[in-house]
Amino acid sequence: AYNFNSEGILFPEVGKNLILRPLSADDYDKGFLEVLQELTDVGNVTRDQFLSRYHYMKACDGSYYIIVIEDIIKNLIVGSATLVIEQKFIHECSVRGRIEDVVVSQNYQKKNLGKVLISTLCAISEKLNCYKITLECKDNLLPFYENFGFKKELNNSNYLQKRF
Ligand code: 16G
Repeated sequence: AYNFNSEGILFPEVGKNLILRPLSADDYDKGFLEVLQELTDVGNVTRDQFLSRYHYMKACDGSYYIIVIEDIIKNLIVGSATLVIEQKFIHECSVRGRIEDVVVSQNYQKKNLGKVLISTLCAISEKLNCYKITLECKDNLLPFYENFGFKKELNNSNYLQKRF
């Protein structure tokens, strides 16, 4: 569902009237935040707040890869996923990828769009030479992610969080 060229990754059509592409500044008006709201609480985010966060992320060259799927007939974002690249000293100054905020809108499920999003981010991670990529998910999504080779780490490894 994706190709590489010397300039990076091409985002061809991934389904009828659907395209895969990087997040753009216009996506505030195409329902990007409404799609994220299907994943968790987004709250009130003004256009200015969205744009300032978007431009901040864009300026962190090579750190945020946010991809979206757009229904080009409806001008609507129907899915999104983010790859965050973390710079390391370990593993010979390697990089680690985190897959975050993966969501496909309810009406567009069962079309393999999740697969397109995750396989694209996995391909980008590999191209960027990540030594590992990680994600957190609910129990019901474990089989989905296991299809891409993600595994629960069993040896003395715990996922901890502290919320504010
Ligand atoms: C899920 C997401 C995570 C997101 C979190 C939001 C994936 C693979 N995982 O764990 O990226 O940030 O939900 O939930 O998409 P929260 O609002 O409870 O932190």
